[in-house]
Amino acid sequence: MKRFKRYLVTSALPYANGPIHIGHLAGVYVPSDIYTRYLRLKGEDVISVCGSDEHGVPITLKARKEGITPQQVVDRYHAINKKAFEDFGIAFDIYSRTSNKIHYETASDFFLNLYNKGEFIEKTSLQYYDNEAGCFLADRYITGECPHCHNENAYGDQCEKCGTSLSPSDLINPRSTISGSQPVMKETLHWYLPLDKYEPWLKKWILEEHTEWKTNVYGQCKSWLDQGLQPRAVSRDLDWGVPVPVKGAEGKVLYVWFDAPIGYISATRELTPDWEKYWKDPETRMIHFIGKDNIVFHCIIFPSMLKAEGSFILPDNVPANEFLNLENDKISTSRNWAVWLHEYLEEFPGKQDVLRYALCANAPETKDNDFTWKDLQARNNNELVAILGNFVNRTLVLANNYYSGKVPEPGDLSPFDKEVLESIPRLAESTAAAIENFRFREGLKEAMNLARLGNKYLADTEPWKLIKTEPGRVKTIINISLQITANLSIILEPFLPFSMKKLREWTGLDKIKWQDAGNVSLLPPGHQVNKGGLLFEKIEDEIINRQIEKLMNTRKENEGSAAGAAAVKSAVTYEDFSKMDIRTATVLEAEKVPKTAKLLKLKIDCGTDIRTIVSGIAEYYTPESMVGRQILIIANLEPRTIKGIESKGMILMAEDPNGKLTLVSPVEKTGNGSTVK
Ligand code: B3M
Ligand code: ZN
Repeated sequence: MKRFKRYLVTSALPYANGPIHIGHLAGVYVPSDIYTRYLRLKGEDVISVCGSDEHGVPITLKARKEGITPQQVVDRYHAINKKAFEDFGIAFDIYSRTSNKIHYETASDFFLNLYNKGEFIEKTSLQYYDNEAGCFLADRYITGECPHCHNENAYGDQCEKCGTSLSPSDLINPRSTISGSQPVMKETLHWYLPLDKYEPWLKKWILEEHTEWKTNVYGQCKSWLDQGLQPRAVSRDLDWGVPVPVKGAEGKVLYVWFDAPIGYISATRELTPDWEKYWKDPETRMIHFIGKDNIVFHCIIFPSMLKAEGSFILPDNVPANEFLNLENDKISTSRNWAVWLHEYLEEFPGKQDVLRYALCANAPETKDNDFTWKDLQARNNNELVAILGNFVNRTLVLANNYYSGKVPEPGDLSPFDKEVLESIPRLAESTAAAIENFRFREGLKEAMNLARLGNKYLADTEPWKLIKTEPGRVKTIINISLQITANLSIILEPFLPFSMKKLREWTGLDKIKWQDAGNVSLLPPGHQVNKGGLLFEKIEDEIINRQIEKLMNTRKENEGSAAGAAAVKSAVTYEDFSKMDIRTATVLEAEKVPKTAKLLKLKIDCGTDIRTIVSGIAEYYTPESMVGRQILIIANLEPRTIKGIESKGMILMAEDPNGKLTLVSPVEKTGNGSTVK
């Protein structure tokens, strides 16, 4: 294998429009962190860069929905995600963001460079335009009827009901989500990267020269390349992003997938003035850690951009992972089907390594995998506690009880001792080999095998039974167990950094190098170790059941809303709507209608008059709880006589799929008789 002088590790820049969940951690950040920590331990020159991806249409949509600016959206999630990574010990050298000035400069210059070299094709195309709002519409800003399943609320890029990918022109009756008006087709100019031009080169570079890439990555690349590549637009009509830096491109920005990977370069520039050696020297090994949905961008499009530019190196490997499911179901932000990192830490304080361990041991390296709370519990109780924690604890306690924590001098070695000692360098090597080949599950397993071996060694040799009769033998056993412990604190460091730091404090091993792993006299005789404490603690069923219950509640809520939400009624005109006098009113008095279960008689101030309304809400609201509330009524509904009482109008309610009624009120108090439109 080629020797590299230095390493540049990149991890996919998470979109700053939501928090990070376990799927992100398992797929990208735990692997990149293990790899980086391993290289650092080896003393390699390595930098690990990441940051927030702060552009793209979903961020603008979220901002619009919340009535805030896109910058406010990304400021919020950048802070949350940066902290989540820090909390989990994901040790980036920099966590930057693509709304930084340095990124605007870098991305802009990159585009301009390619533009000046004539690397782009300019093309006009027809695109939907909103005349009322005065702007072009991104696919997500157009809704209409799906031509396949006739869902009336399909998006311009996809129907979420039947899952079909669409283009905006497929929609029946398209509407702009900005103004509600019907958009029109209009010509617009964009810049395209001619990927077809790079196809022969990509085929050679990937299919012939990178046969070592993971099969899922190689396979996806091959299928893209076999289908043939088309020019790809690198600009968009949008007002959020890096402006296209050429004349006549007002109102256009770089496509988010053009600027985001350049974010790796900007982050490196922000980190060090020496950035060019990481990006331009062929003796740098660049590795992109990503999830499988990002493969084409990192293996085909970004390399083509780098190739077109000409002075940058290319990734040497792109170890993309598959997806992690949660309790047998796809992780989904909109369905709240996820374990969010900040929530995990609230409920499992100090247990970062437990999650890191469970996610790595079960990482979706070759196929989609499932995270379950039971698996986390089992891995914690049966592996971290029963094997690793137990071995380390017994070793340190025995060393302290027998020798006041001073490492004893070993004596003659039995065949078993020799076998155990020989396993230490062998397991350190196999752990390293697995990490270098991006097989982190296997690496973790190999490293844990050393703890397994240690546990078995103590159980089989039973030094506590020999301490009186064979004290010399016990010295050897404890010495060997301590050497195993010290080795564990090195080879498990990339996987379990919090716990191994503790363990090194207990063993007094402060400066470590990966190269020390395999050394069977790391702790010299006489070296002081202390008793330590418990490295891991058992997680009880109760705690795990609570987490499962929480998810089951989420599932119930989702099923309720998915199955029960009433279908949208057929269209009415605004004129129809405006015939209704919906207005605010305050309840002055309320009483039960005798001999009925559901009815309340209410005296209402509706601005123009005081009137009586009979309403069927007694099952949900007591008379007392109604008095003083501001509500909405239809004031011009024809009067009806109910149980002998004349009811003038109707109170508005929201009814959920189970028939439960909830009052509808203005969000803030307003005058009675304010009309709703
Ligand atoms: N923001 C990650 C995603 O698909 C995307 C990665 C950009 S990496 C340059 O969630
Ligand atoms: Zn559909």
